[in-house]
Amino acid sequence: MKRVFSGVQPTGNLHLGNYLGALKQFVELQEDHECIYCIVDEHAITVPQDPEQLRKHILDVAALYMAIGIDPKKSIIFVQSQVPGHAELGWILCCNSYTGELSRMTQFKAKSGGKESVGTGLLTYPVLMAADILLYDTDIVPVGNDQKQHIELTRDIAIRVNNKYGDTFVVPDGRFMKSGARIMALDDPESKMSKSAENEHSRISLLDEDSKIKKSIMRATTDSDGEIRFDPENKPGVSNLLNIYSALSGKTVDEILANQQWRGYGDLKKELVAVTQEAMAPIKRNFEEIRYSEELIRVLNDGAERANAIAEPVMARVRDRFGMGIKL
Ligand code: AQP
Repeated sequence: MKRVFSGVQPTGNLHLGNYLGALKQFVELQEDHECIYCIVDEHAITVPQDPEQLRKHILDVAALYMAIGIDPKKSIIFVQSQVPGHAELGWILCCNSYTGELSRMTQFKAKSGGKESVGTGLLTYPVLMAADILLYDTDIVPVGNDQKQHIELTRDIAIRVNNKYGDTFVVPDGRFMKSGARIMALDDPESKMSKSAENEHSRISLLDEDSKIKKSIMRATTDSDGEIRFDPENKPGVSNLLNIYSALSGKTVDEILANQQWRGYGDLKKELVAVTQEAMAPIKRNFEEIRYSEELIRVLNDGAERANAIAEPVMARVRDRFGMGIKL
């Protein structure tokens, strides 16, 4: 069975972009793959976090993983900082990567732009992401399109180490959704939907009330020509709404457009509100059941143990290849 690894940052409530770009794949893959899903709290601290909020968000993301259908009997769910191999391998890989390649990462440029002083973690976190993936001999990494560059970097580092030290790492492949791989902000369809954007109506969070879902979609930015067609370049707002509709309903955009009787953007938005509310309802119900249960903590502790058991032999191999420590 091929091994799958992916992670999500506990930096706030997960949104439709996270769900349609990454999490939906997590659920599908667990049927015929060995899946490892991480809550990457070491990534979250690359920007300042309130400790109490961070701990709350870790449990929220864990509960959301289960609420969307990740089954801890089929998949490993765990918190990154509970497995020491991530930080250890992260350091080793930092010593095998270059500041030039890291400062070229689009996400680094976006998050550091215009700032006088930039945290080192913001520059090096793609290397930690490479460590997360390589630590488990991962074959497949399901992520959104915005992570393509980081997957390429991971492959480059793995190949570089393999060439220098002999076969050490499995070289992984990214896996991206056909629809939903890049969900754009509702208020600005030129930027991706994001947890940390200031305007709460730029995103739909998986735990949003029905009234909030309605408000955010009904005020989504469109354009003034009134024609409903899929044309991301010239009509990014309308195309984003159709893309969300398609990813949530499982219908292609062509099927949706062929069967619609909308008289304008308002009708499209109203129907999308209903589709979104219906898709989010079971997630919210499941979340309420799981979030404050003792089972959640049991799942995370058990997950950390199972993840450690896979990571430790890989770390032993890495230390051996690099000549670190002493041979027993
Ligand atoms: N807008 C998006 N469309 C499709 N996929 C997306 N992902 C994120 N935004 C979109 C995918 O979700 C997974 C988890 O992302 P993350 O939480 O690790 O970090 P991120 O990419 O930085 O997401 P955010 O929401 O923008 O967080 P903040 O605001 O904290 O930086 C990844 O697979 C990602 O591709």
